[in-house]
Amino acid sequence: MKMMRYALVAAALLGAQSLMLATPAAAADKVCKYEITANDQMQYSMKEMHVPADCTQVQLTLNHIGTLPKEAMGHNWVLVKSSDLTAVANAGLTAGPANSYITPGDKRVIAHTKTIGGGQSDTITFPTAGLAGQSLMYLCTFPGHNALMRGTFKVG
Ligand SMILES: [Cu+2]
Repeated sequence: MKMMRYALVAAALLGAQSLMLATPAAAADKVCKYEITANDQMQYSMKEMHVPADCTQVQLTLNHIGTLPKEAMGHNWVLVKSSDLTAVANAGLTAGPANSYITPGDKRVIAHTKTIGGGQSDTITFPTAGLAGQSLMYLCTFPGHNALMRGTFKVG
């Protein structure tokens, strides 16, 4: 009953588009939280991440535990299909520092943090819908980093 009222209110407030968000499935959201660090040695703290199938949302925090500034040792966390990794890294180079090395609107990018410098962090949340069973990887698109800064990402 409570759920129904919520759905109605949400629909009324946000219009037809929110109907999709207010389905009963949304109420069963399970947010799984992860923290990954990156340092001045161009390393992530994890080489692989495995998200259980019942996690509907991933909340990921990237912590840059180094001291170097973003311009010299910037890091981000970018989720892509494994087959898109090189192309997204190359597109990031072209996008340059003004775009944090991520091409605006790049459809191959499934999720990404900001590019941050030492002492900074960024948290993102994204849905896992459609990701189960896919061959995915995360990388840092700062120039020259992805050779070392990459890992496998698995849902389910
Ligand atoms: Cu990096």
